[in-house]
Amino acid sequence: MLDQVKIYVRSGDGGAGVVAWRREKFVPKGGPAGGDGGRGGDIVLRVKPTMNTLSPFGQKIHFKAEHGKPGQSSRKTGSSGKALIIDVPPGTVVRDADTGEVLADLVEPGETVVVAPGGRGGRGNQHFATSARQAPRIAEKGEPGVERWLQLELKLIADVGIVGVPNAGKSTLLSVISNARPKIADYPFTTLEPNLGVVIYDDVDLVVADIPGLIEGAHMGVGLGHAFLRHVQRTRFLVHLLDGASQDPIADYNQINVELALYDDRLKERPQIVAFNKMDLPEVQERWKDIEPKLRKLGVEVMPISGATRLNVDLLVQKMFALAQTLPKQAPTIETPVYTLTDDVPFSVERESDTEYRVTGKRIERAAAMTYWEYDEAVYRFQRILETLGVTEALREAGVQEGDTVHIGKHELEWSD
Ligand SMILES: Nc1nc2c(ncn2[C@@H]2O[C@H](COP(=O)(O)OP(=O)(O)OP(=O)(O)O)[C@@H](O)[C@H]2O)c(=O)[nH]1
Ligand SMILES: [Mg+2]
Repeated sequence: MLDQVKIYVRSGDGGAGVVAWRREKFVPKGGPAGGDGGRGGDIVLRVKPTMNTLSPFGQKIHFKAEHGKPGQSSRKTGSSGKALIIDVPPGTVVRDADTGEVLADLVEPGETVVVAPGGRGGRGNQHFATSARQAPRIAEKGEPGVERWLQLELKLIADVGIVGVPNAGKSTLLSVISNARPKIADYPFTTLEPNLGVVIYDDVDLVVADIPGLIEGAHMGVGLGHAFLRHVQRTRFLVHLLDGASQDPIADYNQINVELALYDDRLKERPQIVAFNKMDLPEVQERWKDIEPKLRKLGVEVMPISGATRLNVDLLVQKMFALAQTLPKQAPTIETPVYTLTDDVPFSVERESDTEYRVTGKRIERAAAMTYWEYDEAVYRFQRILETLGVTEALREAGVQEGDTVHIGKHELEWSD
């Protein structure tokens, strides 16, 4: 099961604005009529409820949206690029792969998030006319799209998690209470990935996950448990299954709880139904007499069951549904910060050599990418942007001299006062 992938997305560039003139009979060169470029397509993630793994991303990890079309004459705006919609399963957490920042936590069917907005279209020369400049030979290129790497992680959205030490009988229990048919075997770590099953009772259903066996150190990544502990985070409550045949079920019980709390402190408060399993075995029945009072003394209410013979399993299921009724429908989720496109530091100036400087910064690099360098007026405009943003001053402070080279994005400018 692929439950974490990295994908590359790039929204479409805005289309270029154009320089064009109105053409009328007997008017050789009319007013400016260059249309604007169309918007670039957004990259959108959308929850598709029928999807339940990230495995489609095993084949395809690069996603590019369409560019906007250039503007046309007669003030016609270019057509917008189509948004690219990427379907993801419910329970997908989206992070910026570079910063680890959570961009979205997608749960509800149909829920969407724009992870990379398309670039805006450049303005055509019709927008640059002023009373002093009636024939502007200036337009903007489109704004470049946004490219980024995203980390997608799938958190199962189970209502209930069955936890316990390896071999406790978790998969067996899931198989007798639900439609799931997990692998069952007499060795620890048979279950390598969580199994999901649906348990239906009185027309209500609960999604139950069988979590791979947890052992000491699971929260630090020891054994298999760690990768799956995060699936436990969203559950509404836990069924904590004790292996009646284990050496020391009470030590197991404490150890699992410590691992849960070490992984996420809030798991301490997650309600638990504790069951003592394998009661069909005579030696386990013997031990139960000793264990039960000890657990009660610790304030733990525990029920004896046997997954194999279904002893008390119906009772356990009833208890699960009764508890589910008292708990909020949605599992406590991680906080979801609202997605914002960070416009970090406005820009920075770096001296690369005696005669070379580099200006970096999203806004300024965008402005450079949107400039038609072949039009003087566009270049003047870019210079004004440099002034306004304070780049000119910063370059002077850094020691820029006449004739030096200034790099901005992919562009090289020769400095002149
Ligand atoms: N006698 C008895 N054996 C059981 C019971 N439940 C499970 N077992 C046996 O215990 C062994 C482990 O069962 P699983 O259901 O695979 O246990 P698990 O907790 O899923 O184990 P992992 O996936 O390895 O963590 C198997 O041999 C089962 O047949 C039970 O109620 N009674
Ligand atoms: Mg198992």
